[in-house]
Amino acid sequence: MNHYIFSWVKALNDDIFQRIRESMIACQSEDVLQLIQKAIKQKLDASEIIKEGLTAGIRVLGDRFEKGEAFLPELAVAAETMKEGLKLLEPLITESSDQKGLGTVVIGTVQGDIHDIGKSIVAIMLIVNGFSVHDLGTDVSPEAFVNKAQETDANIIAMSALLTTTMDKMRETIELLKKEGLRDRVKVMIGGAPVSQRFANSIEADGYGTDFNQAVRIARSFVGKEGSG
Ligand code: B12
Repeated sequence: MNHYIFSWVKALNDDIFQRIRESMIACQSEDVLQLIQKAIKQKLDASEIIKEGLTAGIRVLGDRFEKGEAFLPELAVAAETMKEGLKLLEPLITESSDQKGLGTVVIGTVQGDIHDIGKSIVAIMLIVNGFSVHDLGTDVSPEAFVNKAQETDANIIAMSALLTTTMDKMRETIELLKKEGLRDRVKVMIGGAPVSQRFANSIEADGYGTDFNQAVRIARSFVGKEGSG
């Protein structure tokens, strides 16, 4: 009987996630936001809504864009919708946070790059998981990362890059950290579509993650909190 109820609830949830995904792909912003409100009323987990609904939808659009089947205006609408959706969900996520003071993170998208959706999700998830986060936004220079880390006595710098042309700013930031004598004090993690573990090794970053869950796991490991609990 329990199993039956569980499957039934899961099917209902999958249905709403699917509808969020489909509305996202169709760039139906109002529908997406209404469905999120509905999911919130049903007390669905906010990070699941982000992962299974919003992010999954924008990924499909991204794939279509790569194949020439979707265009920049559509991506721009989807990105705006994603941000509006995150605004609705953010208070829920931060409210449910019960851990505090794990460490201080300076986060941003590297210089020359204005993609901020992935970075913003990572920032929210780090806050939820007890980190104090300084989000510098997009187009962040190596100097800005390093100055902020110094000013806030941060333990971690988290950098996001979505363009192959901007990835190298990550290397420059790490070089500057070394030059300023801060490399031993500040761990660096990186992420974003063009980045890989290999690239992370080559620039001597301390961690690389493919999604927000990994970002949280890596940040926790940096401050000596291994595992999920
Ligand atoms: C949405 C989008 C846009 C939106 C961005 C809106 C915004 N506010 O962010 C708009 C329309 C503005 C845009 C503009 C451009 N874009 Co664009 N864009 C995308 C798209 C489709 C999706 C990116 C996204 O938001 N994904 C959803 C999020 C949730 O995923 P994510 O960013 O990967 O983040 C996750 C993980 O990577 C990880 N992560 C991210 N950061 C970090 C950091 C750390 C520390 C860790 C651990 C993990 C982590 O966790 C996140 C959450 O799970 C990608 C396609 C793709 N495959 O990525 C192209 C893409 C990135 N864009 C591309 C291009 C070329 C551009 C433009 C140059 C286009 C143009 N000709 O003008 C401009 C860029 C201008 C600039 N200077 O930055 C190319 C890049 C190609 C390349 N190899 O360099 C891509 C790959 C599309 C393509 N195949 O052509 N874009």
